[in-house]
Amino acid sequence: MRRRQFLQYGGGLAGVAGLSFLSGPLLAQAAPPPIEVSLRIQEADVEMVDGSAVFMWAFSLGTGKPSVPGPVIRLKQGQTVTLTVQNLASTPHSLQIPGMPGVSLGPIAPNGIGSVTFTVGLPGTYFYLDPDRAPLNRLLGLHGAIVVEPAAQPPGSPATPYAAGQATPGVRALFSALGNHARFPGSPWQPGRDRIWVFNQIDPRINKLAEAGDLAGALDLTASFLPRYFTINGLSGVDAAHDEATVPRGRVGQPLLLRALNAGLATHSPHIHGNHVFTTAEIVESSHAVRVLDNIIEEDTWSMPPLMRRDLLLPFAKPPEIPDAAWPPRQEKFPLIYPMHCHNEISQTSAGGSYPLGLVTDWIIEGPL
Ligand SMILES: [Cu+2]
Repeated sequence: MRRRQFLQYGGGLAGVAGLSFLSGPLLAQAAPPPIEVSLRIQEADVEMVDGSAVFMWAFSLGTGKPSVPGPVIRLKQGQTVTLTVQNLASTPHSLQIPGMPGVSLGPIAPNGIGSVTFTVGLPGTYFYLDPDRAPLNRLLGLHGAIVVEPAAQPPGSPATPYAAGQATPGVRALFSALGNHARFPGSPWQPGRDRIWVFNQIDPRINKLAEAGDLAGALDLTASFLPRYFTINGLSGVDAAHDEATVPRGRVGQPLLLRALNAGLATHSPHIHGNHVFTTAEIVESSHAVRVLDNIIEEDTWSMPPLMRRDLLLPFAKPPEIPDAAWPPRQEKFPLIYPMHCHNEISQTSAGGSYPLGLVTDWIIEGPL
């Protein structure tokens, strides 16, 4: 029996706090200094919402607590990053950042270390993941989110999540309207005001085969994938709805950027209640590069096929279905709590399980403008 860490349920984005030194003091600087990021890969027994444990591989930042998904890494465009990956698992592993050229590590042998130095590319939302035995290694835990922020915001124009030459007229128009148009009273978007939603799905039969060392069998079984657990940032159902790092929260007029990533094999159709969202970026299917959209439309439900990454602006406007005469609300009082849930059958039926194990969380309007 191998010794491995037991990851108690609820550790989803535990690594975020540990990374605050990367984003905090650097925000004000135009030329971001080079940084080193050290990741470790190890085996773990990860607790699910019903108390059962499944075998997974997990990333940690340095000697920090391993988590699935791995810790969120925040970088600046143009920054020089030395990324080191130490493999403490008993199988070889690799690392890639799809859509970010020049970042490819591995395979790294058990107890081996790999390292790569690269210049951070265009702003947007990225995955770091193990591309080996695709999709097995990423499905069994080896994935996390990277947020790339612009090195600087253009002076005199509203901040966007993208570089000056990357933002389209449509995106610039949307971000200019925030706090500046009757449709979006309040404030402009503040850089860093975002939430990361990493989706994954777990079919414990696959984890069991991998735990027994039958990686070929585990990979074969992904062809008949029947997930039992659906997670956002490692959490399911009511637990995701009570996780501060997951739940968007703010007052009317405080727009927030959702960064949605699907590491799993099931296509999700997240549906948000209470506001409409605006997709500002998605990926180019062939290269997985960030594609900033120009024709920005309002939608309630968006598609998240495997490996999709999408940025969506959640405007935190007065819910459009509430008439002006009924605002501010008197019957339903603040905070107004709305759900986001997946509309696809696969997550509603949960392999014959219960719907709360499907993809669902909340978002909260705490008060008026
Ligand atoms: Cu719905």
